[in-house]
Amino acid sequence: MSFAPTPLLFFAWYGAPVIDLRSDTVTRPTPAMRRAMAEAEVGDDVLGEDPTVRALEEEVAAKVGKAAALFVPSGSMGNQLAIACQTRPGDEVIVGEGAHVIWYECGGGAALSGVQFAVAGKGGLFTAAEMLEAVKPSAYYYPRTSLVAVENTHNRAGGRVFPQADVVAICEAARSRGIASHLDGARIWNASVATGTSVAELARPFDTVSACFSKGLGAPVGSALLGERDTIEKARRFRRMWGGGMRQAGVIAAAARHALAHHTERLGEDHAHARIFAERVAEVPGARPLPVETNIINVDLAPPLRAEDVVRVAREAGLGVQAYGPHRIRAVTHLDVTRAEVERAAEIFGVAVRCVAGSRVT
Ligand code: TLP
Repeated sequence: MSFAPTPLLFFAWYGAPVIDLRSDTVTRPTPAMRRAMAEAEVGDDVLGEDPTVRALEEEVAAKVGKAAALFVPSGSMGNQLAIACQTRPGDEVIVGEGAHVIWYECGGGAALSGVQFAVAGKGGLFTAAEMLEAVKPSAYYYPRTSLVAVENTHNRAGGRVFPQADVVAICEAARSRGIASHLDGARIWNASVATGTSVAELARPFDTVSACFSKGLGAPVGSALLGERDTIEKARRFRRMWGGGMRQAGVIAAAARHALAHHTERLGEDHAHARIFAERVAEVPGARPLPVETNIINVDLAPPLRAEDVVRVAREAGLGVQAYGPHRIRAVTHLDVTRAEVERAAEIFGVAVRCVAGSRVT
C-alpha cells in the first residue's frame, strides 16, 4: 500500500491564510479606495443628481470611446440590458461557446428578453465566417438574428484575448446584415493591457459594450453599459424596471472612479503572476495549464484526476481555485495576491494534485 497523505495533514503543513484565486471578483477595496468612497459627493441618482455617478459615467464613456454610459450594479445586468435594448422576443443572439451570458446569468436572455442563443465556432472565439454560418436565413418561420455578442477577454476560454481583426470582421458582417453587436468586456481592461491596444480601439466596432469595475480593477461593485445615447436611455428605463435604479450610488461610483484611475495599468502584474503560476503548475505530473494570455489560468488534469477533488484538497490546504469542468480547474490572479502568494499557491496546487493522485493509487 502506498503512502497517501490526508488533506488534514496538509492543513497542518499549510495552516496559512487562504490565497484566493477563485476569481478576480474577490478583491477588497484598498484603503485609498475606501477613503475615496467615504469622501464621495452623493445625490439621488434615480433623479439624476449624483455628481460622482455622473462623473464616472462621463469618464468611462470617454475611455471606452462611446457617446454615453450607464452605471449598473453588475456585469450581468450590463449584458442583459444590451440584449433587452437590441432584440425583440423570439429573436436569436449569436455568442461564442461558453459565453458568460449563456452560462452564468440564470437564463436571463430567455427570462427577461425572450431571446434564444446560437453558438458560433468552437472554444469561445469565432470568426466572421463562423458567425455567418450561425445567422438564420430570412423567412418568416426562422427566428430573427438580431444581435451578436463577443466576450473579450473570454472567461471560460481561459482569459483569451479575442483577435481584433476577427472582431472588426464580425461587427462589419453583422452591421451589413442589420445585426447589432455587443461586447461583453467584463475584462476589456485586461485585453487592452495584454495587447497594448486602447480600450476605445477594442470597443470601436461594437454598438454596445459592458465593462466591469469589480473584476481586475478591484472595485467592490459595479459595471458600465456603453453605447449611443438613445440606447443608453432605453437601458436606463430597463434598469429601473428591473430594480436596478440606485440612489446615493456615488459611494460605489467613487470606488469605480478610483479603480479606473489607479488600477488599470497594474493589470500587467496580474498577467505576469498568471504566467508564473502556469509555469510552476506545468511541472506537476498530471496537470497541464493551457496557454495564458491574461490573468486567468485553466489547468487540465489528466483523467481520472477529478477537478472537484483537487479543489477540495487545495482549499483545505489554504488555496481557493474553482472547478471549471470534470477535469478542468480555473485560477485567477488579481490585485489582492502578491508574487510570493502566487508562488505559494502553485506549490499548494502541486501538493493537492499529488495528494489526489496518490490517494487513488492505494
Ligand atoms: N464572471 C464571474 C462568474 O460569474 C463566472 C467570474 O468569477 O469570472 N462577463 C464575464 C465575461 C464575466 O466573467 C463576468 C463575471 C460577468 C460578465 C458578470 O459580472 P457580474 O458578476 O458583475 O454580474
